[in-house]
Amino acid sequence: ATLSLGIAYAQTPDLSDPPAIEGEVLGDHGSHTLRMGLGLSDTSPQYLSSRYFADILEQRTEGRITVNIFPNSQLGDDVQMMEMLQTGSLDMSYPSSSPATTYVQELAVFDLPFLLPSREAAIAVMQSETAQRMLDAFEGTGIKALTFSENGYRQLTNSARAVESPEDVAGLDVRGLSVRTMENPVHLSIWETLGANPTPMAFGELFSAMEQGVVDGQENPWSTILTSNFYEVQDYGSETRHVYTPFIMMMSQRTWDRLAPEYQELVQEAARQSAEYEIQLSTEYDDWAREQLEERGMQITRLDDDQVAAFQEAVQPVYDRWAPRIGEDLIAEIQSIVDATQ
Ligand code: 2Q2
Repeated sequence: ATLSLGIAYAQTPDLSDPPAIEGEVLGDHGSHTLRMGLGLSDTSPQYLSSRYFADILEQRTEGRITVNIFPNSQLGDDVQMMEMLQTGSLDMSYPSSSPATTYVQELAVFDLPFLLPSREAAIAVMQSETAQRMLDAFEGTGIKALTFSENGYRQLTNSARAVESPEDVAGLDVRGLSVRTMENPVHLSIWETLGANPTPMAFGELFSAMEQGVVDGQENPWSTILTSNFYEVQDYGSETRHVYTPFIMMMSQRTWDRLAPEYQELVQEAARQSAEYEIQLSTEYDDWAREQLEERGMQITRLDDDQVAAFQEAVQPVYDRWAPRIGEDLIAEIQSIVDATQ
């Protein structure tokens, strides 16, 4: 015993990098439950489409692979959950592309303001070879990126004043709005350029930060603003549609590598189908959520073409600063896909 223990101690594997469980193939025998962490609530398109993903997968594997979904950022925020995918302590998550630019820089193209002029253009880009290259670029990070879907067009809300122009953001005789942003340098740049005081913050901390007045405002699609009850702490909304953000459905590479090839195909197909469903749901939710917010007392300012143009002009310096770093060629590729849909 001593000898074997001695040998064992001599050869103790580096447990900071737990070895993939050789030979154990998920779904081959008995069932396996995958754990999936989400940031949004269980009424959001993000959750409902993840439920749909789980149902398809359970059916297609005859119950051998099930998915336990944990919404409301209860397992952590986007950044933390992506780290958990890398270590294998979480099987799946569904963050926005914005906090994932630390793994794949090119994703920052989606954070360029007013890049995607319509949902049709956004969908064409997300389904393009260019976008697939960005998913493939996660190779080696410990994260398997399965598919894009729609977080959606981001709208500004705040608790201080109605906003219909960049000047309203900056505040002429009052201080600029303090706006929470995702943890992403291009978003910081957008709101700095507009004269706001941006604060990067995890999504899960946002509601209480607004409730306590730590920040005046935030920006997210209407459905997120509704399903996360932001209308309780935000009086004003502005239909800026300043950025279209994708979601990325992700799986831990460790989990993916333990799937039998036929199960990998089923996961990929279920991800694709649930992304289609999510985009359809998110599209239907968008206008409906804005109406629900107005019914709940939020004063929403719709911007006319000239007012939108004023915001586009005000954030042009963001392109000048970030285009060289994101890649002019990549932006041109995206632009040509957009032009083909107009
Ligand atoms: O502003 C945000 O952080 C959101 O758009 C989130 O990215 C989105 O709610 C989810 O990724 C949270 O997990």
